[in-house]
Amino acid sequence: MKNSMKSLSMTVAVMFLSVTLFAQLNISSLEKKMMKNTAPGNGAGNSPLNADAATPITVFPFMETFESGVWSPHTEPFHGLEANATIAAGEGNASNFAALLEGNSWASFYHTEDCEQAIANNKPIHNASISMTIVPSGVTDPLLLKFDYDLFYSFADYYSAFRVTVNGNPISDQGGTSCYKSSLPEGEGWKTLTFDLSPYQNDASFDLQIDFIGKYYRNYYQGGDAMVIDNLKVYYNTPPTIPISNWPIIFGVLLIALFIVFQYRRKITA
Ligand SMILES: [Ca+2]
Repeated sequence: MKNSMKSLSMTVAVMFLSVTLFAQLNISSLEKKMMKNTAPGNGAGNSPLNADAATPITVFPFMETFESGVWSPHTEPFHGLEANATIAAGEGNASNFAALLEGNSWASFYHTEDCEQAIANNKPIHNASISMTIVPSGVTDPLLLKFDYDLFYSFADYYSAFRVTVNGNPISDQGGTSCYKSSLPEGEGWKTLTFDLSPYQNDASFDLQIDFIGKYYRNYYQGGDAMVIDNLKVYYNTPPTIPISNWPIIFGVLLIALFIVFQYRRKITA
């Protein structure tokens, strides 16, 4: 009995050690040096698990510029123990505030190069996200999600990744991409993504999430493992209507065009 307990605890110890070693693979000497100066667990606060507790979005277009400097009840932040989700000053797109999703320290981070796997392997500890609950209003024009973002990384591009999910399932943007990494540590500059939500607009309600994982916090090294989000919009893509006041002008132009055609035809037949 004593022996079996001993071998069990030995196995557990070996497993723990290999998991820790596995998590620290591919680390550069610079990162190792910097890790010594970062105590694991600093920076992160509590970890709310009610990721779906956002007040439903029922009025469209819904627009969030984050300029109030605090979370609206419609955008519910979540962060694991080694991640943060905040509204940050000085990070906005041609404005002051943006939502900032970032990692924290090296603790419990699993290195996985594949974008989807990097997210799956590091949830929930290194996960920071924004959750929204959408209650479609019944308009038949396609419902869309649009937001601006910039994405950064510290030592390797797979330390920082994100995706958009509906009811927990990843969806693709209008260009066909469903998982994002940055090609540059300091970010590629602001970009805009648009997602078609029309497959869900006949549902009574659905959960929409921007789902990020990051190893270190913003600017820990280079850009840090973080993303910034601004000008988030959920809206029906209604084609623009021509204001009634413009119709006399359009009618006048049409009359002139008709007159020219008429004159031209008369010239030909003459
Ligand atoms: Ca802003």
